[in-house]
Amino acid sequence: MSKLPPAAIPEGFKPHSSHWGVFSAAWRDGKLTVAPHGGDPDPNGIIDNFPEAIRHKARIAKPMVRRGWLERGPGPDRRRGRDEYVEMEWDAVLDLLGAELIRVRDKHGAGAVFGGSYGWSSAGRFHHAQSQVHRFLNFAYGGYVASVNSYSSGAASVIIPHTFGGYEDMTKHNVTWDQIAEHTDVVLAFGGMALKNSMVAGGGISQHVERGAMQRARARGCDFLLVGPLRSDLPEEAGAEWIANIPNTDTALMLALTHTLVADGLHDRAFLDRYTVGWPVFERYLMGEADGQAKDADWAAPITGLSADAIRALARRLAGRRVLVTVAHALQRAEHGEQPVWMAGVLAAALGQIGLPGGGYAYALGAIGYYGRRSNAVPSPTLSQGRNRHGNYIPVARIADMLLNPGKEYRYNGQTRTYPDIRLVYWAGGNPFHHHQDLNRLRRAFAQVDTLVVHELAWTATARHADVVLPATMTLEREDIGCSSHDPLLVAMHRVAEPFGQARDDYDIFADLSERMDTRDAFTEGRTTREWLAHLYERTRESLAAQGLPAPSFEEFWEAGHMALPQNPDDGGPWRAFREDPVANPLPTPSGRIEVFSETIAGFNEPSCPGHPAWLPPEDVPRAEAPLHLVANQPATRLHSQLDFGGHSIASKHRGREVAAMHPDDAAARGIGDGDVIRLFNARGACLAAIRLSDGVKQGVIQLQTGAWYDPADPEEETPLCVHGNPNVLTRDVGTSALAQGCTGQLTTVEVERFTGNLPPIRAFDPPGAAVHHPVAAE
Ligand SMILES: Nc1nc2c(c(=O)[nH]1)N[C@H]1C(S)=C(S)[C@@H](COP(=O)(O)OP(=O)(O)OC[C@H]3O[C@@H](n4cnc5c(=O)[nH]c(N)nc54)[C@H](O)[C@@H]3O)O[C@H]1N2
Ligand SMILES: Nc1nc2c(c(=O)[nH]1)N[C@H]1C(S)=C(S)[C@@H](COP(=O)(O)OP(=O)(O)OC[C@H]3O[C@@H](n4cnc5c(=O)[nH]c(N)nc54)[C@H](O)[C@@H]3O)O[C@H]1N2
Ligand SMILES: [Mo]
Repeated sequence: MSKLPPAAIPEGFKPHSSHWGVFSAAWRDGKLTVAPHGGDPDPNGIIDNFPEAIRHKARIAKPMVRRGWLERGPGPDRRRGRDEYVEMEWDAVLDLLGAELIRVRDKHGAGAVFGGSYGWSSAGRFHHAQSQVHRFLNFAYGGYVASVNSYSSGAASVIIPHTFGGYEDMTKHNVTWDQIAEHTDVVLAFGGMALKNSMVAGGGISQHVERGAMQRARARGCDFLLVGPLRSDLPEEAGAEWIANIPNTDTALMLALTHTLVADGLHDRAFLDRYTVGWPVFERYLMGEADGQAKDADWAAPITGLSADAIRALARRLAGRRVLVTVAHALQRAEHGEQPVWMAGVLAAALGQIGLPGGGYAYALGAIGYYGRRSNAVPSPTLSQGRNRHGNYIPVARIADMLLNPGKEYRYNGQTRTYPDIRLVYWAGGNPFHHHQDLNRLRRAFAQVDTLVVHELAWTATARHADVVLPATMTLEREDIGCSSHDPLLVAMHRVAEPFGQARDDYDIFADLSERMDTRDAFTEGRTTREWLAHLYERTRESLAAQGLPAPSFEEFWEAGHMALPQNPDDGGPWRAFREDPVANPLPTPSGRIEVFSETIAGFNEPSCPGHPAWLPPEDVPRAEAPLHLVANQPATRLHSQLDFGGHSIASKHRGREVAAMHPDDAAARGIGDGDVIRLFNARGACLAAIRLSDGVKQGVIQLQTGAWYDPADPEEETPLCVHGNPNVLTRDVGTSALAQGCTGQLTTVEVERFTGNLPPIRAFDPPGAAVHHPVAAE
């Protein structure tokens, strides 16, 4: 085992990890103090949310039950989100919940329980809340209605297997940052690769390498081209040229670039012949033989807001060079999000660069810290979720649709499926009032169920809509193992603090609930938490031993705090192998090649996703009542909604409100000045935000990052004003297409005005119900 240099863990600090970085922590003068991992070349500030957050009033101190549910029993109730809470003791609340779980199981069965529980929760691999809740339901119910895919890549994860093969091969075993630094001539980044995004990686990350790699590539002469509405989507180090197209028009731009390549004879016909299927059909569409419209630069200019000359010049600049095309997740979190993901790969194929070092197509590179790195040569510790024998599922972002429309048919990936009738929803480790769209609709959806159970560490809006709220420990209050598949450090996450109030680990809560369901032994396998950690570690240790590498015992690892893991070589993965020999190393697509035309997709007969990539004009475009594009992207100062009440997140707000950004000319036209409070509104809802003016925002666009906690001015209203700045009151709850039904939360259209009323107070972080008592635990 390679011990870390002593500087990695300062004297007296305990090792820990989070999705936003490996760190260590200690109490100093009664205050939690955090230090980034000593080996991290570019640590980020999100760990600074912990010190203020750990004992914040927004934490949940005791089990709570909604008064209406307690008094009237389970059932649909529009008082959710409006009601008071009653404190209960642990034994009493678990008895009550156990009885309800048994009622639903006996009366309705596993098909009436939604246990998808989407969400990022915390980095530790044992206390991974989603695994815990799935495991609990699999034993206690024999299964549950699950969710598939993610809010991150809902469209990409469905289209890529049809067209390019393995999703993980494309994202995680492909071009690395080292290859870019060494080989790439042009990085054509649709949606950019903002460093704020690659700060984060599920399971933790010990080294933020992106900034350094961009610097190295730039110094060697690599050109970074940023296509998108925000200049800040690439850092200064990249020295990027900014191509500010109109949002959700990238497919048209990619088509026009490809058209110019073909028209000029600059496309790599030999590559297309050898490695793709269906190019001739697509070419007829591209050149206008199929529908009378050539997808040339003149056609794309008014759609994209770029000049035809600029598009042609860009295409000619790409030909013959080592080009890497990247597409941010954001592009596919929008109407017809499948198309840019598919078309970018077709453009890269036409350039003939796929499979070469630093070239080709790396979907989502830069969007999260685990892309563009070498993978670990040993498996990560992973908690088994057991087996879901029920088998029904929804595409994850169809949650409100499902709850509002039991029995309704919908299309997904070539199938006609039916929404189940859900009576009980169980959530641990996710925040639908962060992640879902059209929150007023989500409120109506949650009013439909008999019972909503939420485990949370803080009073999120999701917790405030729940019937049973169980306080969970924060990561710093328990032991765990931090690990991601593409980071070479295994972290012994030591406990740094006692649980807040009466908070308990999700595992212990589920163990005690399992007792009431007669499934305790199956759920716990008789292990304490520490025994589970040693058990999960064993798989990694065995693999080290089998490879003849030093394989320390769990106790040695725990004592050291960190352990370096071996990694696989940077060999270009399956794409390089495919390029070298497409017969011996076919892609896992139906044809074994890149599918420029997909017989499978064409066979689904979906007008919203035809058999080859195509320009499908979006419905939600700027018009009189909503003339601006809203870009609702990832927040720089936190992960999603997590610890929005932490110091680093709060410091980025203006007068307590989330900060939006727009172009000075758009603001001037509306009488809006820098620092004003504005109201953003459309047909679905409205929120307040503060405004920062910047010429780094494309005209016609307003940007408001996600993650400010939903804070209704008057929860009694049907569509209350969110006074804090949660953009999901504005976004649309529609799928990307009938193919993938992915989340479309990144983009919508709005109008904005200067807010001139009395400023409503922000109460997002105040616990609900005046009767609630909050003991503050002393350290
Ligand atoms: N408009 C719009 N919406 C979006 C997006 C967008 O681009 N635009 N992006 C989407 C994307 S990509 C994603 S991934 C989703 C993210 O959506 P989520 O993953 O749901 O967001 P988080 O805020 O990370 O929610 C995690 C919750 O788990 C809680 N938690 C943390 N640790 C624990 C624990 O140990 N136990 C328990 N019980 N709870 C814990 C946290 O307090 C937090 O409330 O949002 C999506 N929503
Ligand atoms: N700090 C921080 N980092 C994170 C997260 C976080 O919450 N906080 N979340 C993590 C998660 S779960 C995920 S999935 C990833 C998400 O990764 P992404 O979805 O890629 O991240 P976003 O910041 O939402 O979007 C990136 C940029 O895409 C641009 N964009 C939006 N629409 C368009 C378009 O139509 N065309 C073009 N060309 N550009 C467009 C926007 O300017 C936006 O800033 O981020 C991860 N990283
Ligand atoms: Mo995500």
